[in-house]
Amino acid sequence: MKPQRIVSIVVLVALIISAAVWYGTNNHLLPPAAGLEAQAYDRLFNTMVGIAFGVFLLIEGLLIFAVLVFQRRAGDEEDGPAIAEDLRLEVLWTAIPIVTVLWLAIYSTLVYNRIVGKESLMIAHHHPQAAYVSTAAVAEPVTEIDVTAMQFAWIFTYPGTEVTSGELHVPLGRKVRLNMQAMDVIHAFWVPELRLKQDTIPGMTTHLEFTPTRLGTFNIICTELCGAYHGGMRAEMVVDTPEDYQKWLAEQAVAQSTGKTIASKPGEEFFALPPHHVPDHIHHVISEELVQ
Ligand SMILES: [Cu+2]
Repeated sequence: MKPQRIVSIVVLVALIISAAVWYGTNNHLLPPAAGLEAQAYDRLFNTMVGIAFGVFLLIEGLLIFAVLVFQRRAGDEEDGPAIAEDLRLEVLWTAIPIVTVLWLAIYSTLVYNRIVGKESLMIAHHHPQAAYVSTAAVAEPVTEIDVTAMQFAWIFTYPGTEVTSGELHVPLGRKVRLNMQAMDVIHAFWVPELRLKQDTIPGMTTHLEFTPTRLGTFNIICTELCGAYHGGMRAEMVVDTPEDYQKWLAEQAVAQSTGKTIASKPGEEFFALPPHHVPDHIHHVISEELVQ
């Protein structure tokens, strides 16, 4: 190969790698992250987007290059050269994808383990006790919130407070553990800004842990087709400062003990449900409301 050609290949590869790195770090394809766990996830996502962008540039670039340079000239009626194989090229274009994909598989597994591995569904299912102990051993204080999913609403109860709400409030910078149950069919809890998703399954408790890092209101979306109004099964997650969170809890406790409000938003759905569909603590609140 002529030295000139080697230089141009090196320059082109360097350009493609720079473009891939640039797009990997500047794509803004994800909404702003609101959880600690999102950082590791976003690094993985951006790495994959960067690699995909580099491969796209390489393949499309080669395609356009081939179309322009190797097209048939006017009056050329000859067959093209008979090229049988190029072992070096074949080894190269087999080895690079294998190494890349294996590395991504290992990297994704590490990220997954870091975010939800300890609480993975499998462990919780087969060894409920073990899963519980492993997280209880963590010294960090954890805000536990019970989540009940039903067609077609999310209900949040705050253990030790009697507070039940259709809105999820969580304290900024504190570790939150959701203990999730489903009343009827499988639902799935998803907050895009947390980059986390967990199924809720009738007959078992699933968990999700995260640490909110951004104040604000975020959408909770059901991502398991759960019936006719699945698309409307949304709620909001409000990240408060720890002080505001305590204030909100206190306000809710007062309001609910005087029976003035019930789990605010999804109230209408409650009344449409037969009583046996409604968990005890929620039923209690609803009957109070009906008495008013
Ligand atoms: Cu649902």
